[in-house]
This record gives sequence, C-alpha cells and structure tokens, in this order.
Amino acid sequence: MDRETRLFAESHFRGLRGRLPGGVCPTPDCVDFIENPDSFSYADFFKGYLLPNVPCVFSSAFTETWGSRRHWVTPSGKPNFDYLLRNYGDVLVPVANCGVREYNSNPKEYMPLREYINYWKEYIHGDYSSPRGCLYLKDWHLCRDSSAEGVFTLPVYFSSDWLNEYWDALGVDDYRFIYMGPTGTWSPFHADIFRSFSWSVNICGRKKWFFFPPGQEEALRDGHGGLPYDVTSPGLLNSRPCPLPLEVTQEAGEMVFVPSGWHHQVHNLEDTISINHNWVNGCNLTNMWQFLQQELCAVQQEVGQWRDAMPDWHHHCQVIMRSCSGINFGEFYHFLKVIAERRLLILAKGMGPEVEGGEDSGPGPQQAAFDVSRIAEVLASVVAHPDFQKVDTCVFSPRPAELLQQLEEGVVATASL
Ligand SMILES: O=C(O)CCC(=O)C(=O)O
Ligand SMILES: [Fe+2]
Repeated sequence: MDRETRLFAESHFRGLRGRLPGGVCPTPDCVDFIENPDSFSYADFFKGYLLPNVPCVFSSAFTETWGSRRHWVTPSGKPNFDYLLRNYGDVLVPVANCGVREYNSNPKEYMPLREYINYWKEYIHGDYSSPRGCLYLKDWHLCRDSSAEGVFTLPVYFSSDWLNEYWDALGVDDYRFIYMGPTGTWSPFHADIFRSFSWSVNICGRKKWFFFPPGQEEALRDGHGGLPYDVTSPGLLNSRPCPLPLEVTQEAGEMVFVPSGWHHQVHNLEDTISINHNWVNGCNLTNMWQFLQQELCAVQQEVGQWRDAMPDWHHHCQVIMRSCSGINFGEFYHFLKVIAERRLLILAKGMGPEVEGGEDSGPGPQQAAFDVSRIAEVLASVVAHPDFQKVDTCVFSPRPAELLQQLEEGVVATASL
C-alpha cells in the first residue's frame, strides 16, 4: 500500500465515523471487467472496489500462470480426473447434496475424493442424472489438509487477509476452499461467513452469479422473516415485486471479487472446479463487528425467557453464539489482538521499504499503519459494548483497554509516516 492510498482510505473511514454506509445500497448497472494485469495496481483495486465494496471480475490473464490451470484441466477444458485421482484420490472431502434442502443449506457428508470422482463420471455418463442425486464437493480445505504447492498464487489484490493470517498463526484452520461439481450443481442464496469478502477463480468451467447489494435482501424476506433458499424459483419472483439481481457469468480462468455483505447465489453452468477464499481486513472489519453484534442479539432474543432465572445467562449467550456462529466476543478480541500485535511489531521494527503484497512479503509499514487505525476504531467500539464488558477479560493478555491504548499510541506515532 502506498501512502496516498492509505491517506485516502483513512479519510474514507473518518467520513463514516465508525458506522457502515446506511440504507439500502443501490444496484450498479453492471459489474466491471478488469482486462489487463499490467495496468491494474493494488491501489486501483483498493480504491475502486474494496473500499466502495462493489464486485468486479478479473480476466483469465490474472491466473494464467497457476499450476492448477495447467494440471487440473484437460486440453479440452474439462476437469482432469486422472490427475486429481493420482494426487488427491484418498483425501476425505465434504460433499453436499444439492437436491436436499436443510434449512437454507444442503446436508453434507464426507467421502474420499476417489468416490466423488467416480460418482461424477457416472453422473456424466448417465446424462447428468444419478440415483444418488446432484452432489457438489464444497469447502474442501486443500491448503489445510494437503499440500497446495504450485496450485495457485495468491493475487496481490487479496493479500491483506486477516482471517487466514489469524488461523495460520494458530495453526488450526483456514478459509481457503476448493469447490468442484458437474453442470447443475449450485450454492443456495447466502452472504458469506462473518460478512467476509470472498474471491473465486474458475480453474475450469463456468459459473452464473446472482448478486444483491447489502440491504436489498430485506425485500426478499418471507412472512416469517426468512430469506429465500433459491432466488431463481418462479414462486418467489411471481409472488411480489422483488429487486432484480445483478447477474454475472464467470468464464474459465476468471476471478470474481465478492464484496462484504452482498447476498449471492451461484450455479455451475458446466463441469466446474473453483478456488474460493474468504477474507477479512481493515475494510470490512466494521461489517464483521456489526454482524457479531446482530448474532448476539439474535441469541439473546432466542433465550430471553431464561434471562432472570440464570445467573450466568450472559456467559451462556456467548457459548451459544460460539457454537452457532463459530466465534463469540472473546474470540473476536483474540482475533483483533493477534493481528494488532503483528502490525505493531512491523511498525516497531522500523519503517523499512514498502513491499506491495505477495504471499510471503507481508504487509509494509503503510499497510500496517492503516490496519492499526482500523483495529483501534473497532476495538474502541468493542471495549465500550455492554455485552463485551460482561465477558471475563481477566484472562486476556494484554487486557483490552491496554491493547487499545497501544493502538491509539500507534495511530499517533504513524500520523506523519
Ligand atoms: O461457487 C459456489 O458454488 C459458491 C461460491 C461462493 O459462494 C463464494 O465464493 O462466496
Ligand atoms: Fe459465498
């Protein structure tokens, strides 16, 4: 990140005063297509798409050199089953059944990749039908569970990725996924976990995306407040006036940027393999914090009747929240702490030359200074939250107020950087 981009971004967030842009976001007329990697910088992406939180599609030139685009695909553009079987045949992968609805998702089972590929071959030979239904391999953690050496190169645009940095630091999990499935497999209507961004590259095949800007999903709710499962079902659009989605067709090799809080639905138009990552950084941290507050409110409402009878009701709400949403207020603090300490260390080590992105180079001082200012703003809101004040923070080191003070000192020290 260069200084000019950092100052631009900090002034963007000062203008918002800790809030998210209010109201329903208007639907853009179309989604921009970025043709040429040589004339599209990190700063261009940051200012044009990440900060304004709007989608875009990058041409296949951006992923030309990826190993997976050579090895995972046959010369005719189909999935290279033999290569995948040779390299990953015994790996256990999660598989969803697209034909069975479980709430607003699909039930998943685990099977060796070999079994899934056998199913896929039979499905093709059976004219895209099978007694086993329509199965979609989703959320396979290739990087966590096997080596992904040479499979892809993290594009510089997506290099500020605190979610994966946090999980890598803990050595436990990640949000890096492989999806693969035949024509007709699809992902129901949703917004991404924790209001993260996502990026998605088709290694082979094509996808159709339906996007709704944040807030527009409210008009799609049913009488019980539920969101639709399938926004393409004729029943939905015929029943009442609904906003129309923004439609994008993603071709082989192309890369889609999915902004924070945009609901979407995705259909594979051909036999498709994709790599998708979820990521959070200083640009959508407020969205994540707001999402966590909403999740806690929902839990509190659900178990409100026991509030007076249970002395540790607040603690139980946090426990329930963790099991439903995967994270609670205490863990969110830990996430902020891990990233904050890494950024403060970069700043303390001195203001060396700015290196732009890349998987291994890590953030430079301007990026670190921006990150510190974003964490300081959100942590101030966390510390002031009445439900965070009920969390037992004695065991946290440093204590939240102490970390906030270090960050605020960091903001002052880097003002002239
Ligand atoms: O490709 C899919 O089926 C879903 C992808 C998705 O939802 C995402 O990348 O956020
Ligand atoms: Fe998604």
